[in-house]
Amino acid sequence: MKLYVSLTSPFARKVRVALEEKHLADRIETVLVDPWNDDGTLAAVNPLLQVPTLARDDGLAITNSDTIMNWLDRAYPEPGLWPQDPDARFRAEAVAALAQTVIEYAVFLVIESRRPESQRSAHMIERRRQGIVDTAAALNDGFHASQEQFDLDSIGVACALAYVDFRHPQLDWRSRAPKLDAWMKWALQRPSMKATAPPA
Ligand SMILES: N[C@@H](CCC(=O)N[C@@H](CS)C(=O)NCC(=O)O)C(=O)O
Repeated sequence: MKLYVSLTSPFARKVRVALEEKHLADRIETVLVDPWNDDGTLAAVNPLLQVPTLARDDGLAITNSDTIMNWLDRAYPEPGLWPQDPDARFRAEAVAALAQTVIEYAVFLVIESRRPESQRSAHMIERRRQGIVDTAAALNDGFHASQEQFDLDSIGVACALAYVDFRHPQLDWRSRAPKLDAWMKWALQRPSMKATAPPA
């Protein structure tokens, strides 16, 4: 089984953290690719040209970070990365969806900043920046961050906020999310987060 990643992709980082948490990192070959400058390696498994992509040994390529993590959690159930209780699980999935969209917003801001200034949308940039800060404030109350477990919702939130800090350090999500800020300090110390930090 091969996992196609780039070391700066926050979507790929979610999957890499999940693999570390499930003690599977050594059992899956990691293939480093650049989705923006592919030499054909990624195109051979994913016509969307996106990372992460997981290519199973039977030839099936799984795309999309959440789909990959859900498959991994089903294929390798121990330790499970979703709560057992159905309502708790749905709440965790709702948080994971918010975290995924925070990543999408932050990636949008990076892509937008690489376009010529005349082609950028100031309105959309402001809308996405505000969305990130407001979502962090909402998660400050709505996400019951545990320091005992690091489930898929926690992995999503940690990778999302770490990516915001990595690419948009000037974006102040902390002042309205002090509990989340304190939790992030703990989350970043987890071996799985340390092992997957983007290169400086
Ligand atoms: N929904 C996908 C998004 C994956 C994605 O956009 N990955 C970026 C890297 S951060 C990429 O490969 N971008 C290249 C492109 O979109 O052409 C997921 O959750 O895995």
